[in-house]
Amino acid sequence: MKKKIILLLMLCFVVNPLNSLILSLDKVQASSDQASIASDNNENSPFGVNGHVFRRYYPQERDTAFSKMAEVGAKWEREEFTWDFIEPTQDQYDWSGYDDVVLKANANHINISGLIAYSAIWASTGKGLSDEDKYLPNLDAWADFVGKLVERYDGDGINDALGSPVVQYWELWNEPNLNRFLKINNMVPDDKEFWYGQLLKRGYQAAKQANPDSVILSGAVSGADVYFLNRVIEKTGGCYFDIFATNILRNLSAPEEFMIGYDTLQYQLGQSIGFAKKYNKKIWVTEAGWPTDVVSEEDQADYIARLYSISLSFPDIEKIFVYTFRDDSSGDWGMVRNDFSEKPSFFTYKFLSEKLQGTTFRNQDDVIGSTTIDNFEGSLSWNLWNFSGATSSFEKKDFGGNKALKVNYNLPYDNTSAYISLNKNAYLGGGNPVIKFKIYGDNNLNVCIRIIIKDSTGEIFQGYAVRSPYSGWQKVIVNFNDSGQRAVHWGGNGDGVIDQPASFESIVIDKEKDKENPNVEVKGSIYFDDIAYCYDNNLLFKNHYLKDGQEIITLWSKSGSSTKNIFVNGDSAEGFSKIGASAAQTISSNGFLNNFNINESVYFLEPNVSSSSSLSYFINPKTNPFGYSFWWDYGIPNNTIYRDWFFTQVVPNNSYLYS
Ligand SMILES: [Ca+2]
Ligand SMILES: [Ca+2]
Ligand SMILES: [Ca+2]
Ligand SMILES: [Ca+2]
Repeated sequence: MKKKIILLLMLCFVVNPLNSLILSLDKVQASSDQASIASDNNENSPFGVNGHVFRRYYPQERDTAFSKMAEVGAKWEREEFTWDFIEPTQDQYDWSGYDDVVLKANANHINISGLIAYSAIWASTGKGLSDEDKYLPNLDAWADFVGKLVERYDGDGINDALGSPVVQYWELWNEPNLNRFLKINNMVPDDKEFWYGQLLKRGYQAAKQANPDSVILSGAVSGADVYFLNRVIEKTGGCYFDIFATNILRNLSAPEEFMIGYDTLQYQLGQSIGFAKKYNKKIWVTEAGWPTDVVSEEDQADYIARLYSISLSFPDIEKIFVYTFRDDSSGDWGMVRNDFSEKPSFFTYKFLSEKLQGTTFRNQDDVIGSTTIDNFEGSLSWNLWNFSGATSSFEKKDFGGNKALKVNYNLPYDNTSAYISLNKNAYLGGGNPVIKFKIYGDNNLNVCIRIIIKDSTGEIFQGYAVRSPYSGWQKVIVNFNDSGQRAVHWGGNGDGVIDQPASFESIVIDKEKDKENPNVEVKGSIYFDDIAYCYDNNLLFKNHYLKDGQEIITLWSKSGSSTKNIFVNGDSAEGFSKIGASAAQTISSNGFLNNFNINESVYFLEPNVSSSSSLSYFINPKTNPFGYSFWWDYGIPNNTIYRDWFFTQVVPNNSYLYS
């Protein structure tokens, strides 16, 4: 692939160096246009918080609540509109509290995502039972209420609240996949998914009738439970929402950590994208957070920084709402305490919202010094085994000038124990192994991928890699240092410890164990590439973003601190810790930031070039094989003078150098 790009560049220069300049400037222009839209328009911001101000704050605290949210850089607030509070008796409404909340949010330039929940008691089909508001409501009453609510806050001058404050985004119910939040009682059919589908459809139609510009979120499913919503869609015969909402709350574990039942953040986001792409929807993470009575306040701040850096590296994740803005009756999840005093996460969030709003994600490095197991550029040396009636085939396939492994899989519909194993024995040296690879899937919800390694005693460990791989390249890390990834093991000395040295054994393509729906045909194609290993102590996270022509790098480690030499595209950089301290960083002449301390707090770097000779070095593929493509693809950040100099003086005279 590199060779092709170089050749192409050479041709450009030979024909007309100015073409390249124009091309490059166009790209810079296009990306800064995109970025400026996002940074000027609050609506496009990914930064949200759960406030629920009407329910969880005293009326006299509302001004402080919204001004503190504005101060921290939140552009979105998720607000529960409690039906039973607004319409406690049929056709008798009290809008006053919510009118005030919406006006105050609007005045502070904070958009509201309105969560409509739960049933008014009088409309509940479980009236008189415990948790009566959590039962399915009478659907005519529900549609009537949704219509009136949306009409009141659509700003069209008809039946509006005083001052016509606006709420345009509406979420229909909260966590309907959990019985705790949506129950049915003596319904025919006795099928919650069918009934939630009806609730979603009736609410969607009522909202669109009241305000054709309203945007509807599916009721956030807990834990990226895409299977629940997929069944809802199948049973409703249509997709009655515009945005897929999911709640990804975590208690103990770091965002990158795998726990059975929790998964990693990447695992849940990847699965959400597979689902959302299948139905051509975008994704909002409507709850994500850590309570400070479980993790330390410092860890909460670090985890929130990593939450945003990871989430914004995925395509289609549009917004993330931290749960919650303030400590409240649900626990100490807040970024401010009950008295509005700030926790460290408040300053971290403020810094993140300033730095990352309006950025475009570019790419991700996740490791220093990995060893390739296979990049599929040479001869194919894997064995393909089919179990219990599975069939499959594989081939090396060109993918954008690069070769990848394409696997066609077919797991029979009536056999849940069928799976496919791609085997290649590879020695993993002597460290705590991390297996990494790239995958390009087909948005099939019923596929999951696992990685098998074996320790020196013959003990087998099965790590969870990805579910519902989506149609787009995704980088996957399986870190066997996580106890969750070592939880499934058998054979050998059976101690759950990876006795060294270990070996890579296989990639497994299996049916996702969707208990409600085991008899589905699972068939399609998946590509794999760049299968490699490294050791846990070399795992770091390095995401690259672009904002107004400036590269922004976020850097952190999952646990502990270590000193590394980091490659950076420049000869100097501004550095920022999570609370915004700034210090110039000295970078060696070949672009390495030497002996750099990386730890669990996200560090921000903004590289730059400080002289024309540096620029000449960094833009030359011969002198800068690691990073020259950045300059070609995105132009030269913040250095118009050097850029013009480069294209008018250097290229015409030295085009042979840039080939
Ligand atoms: Ca109206
Ligand atoms: Ca209207
Ligand atoms: Ca390859
Ligand atoms: Ca062992």
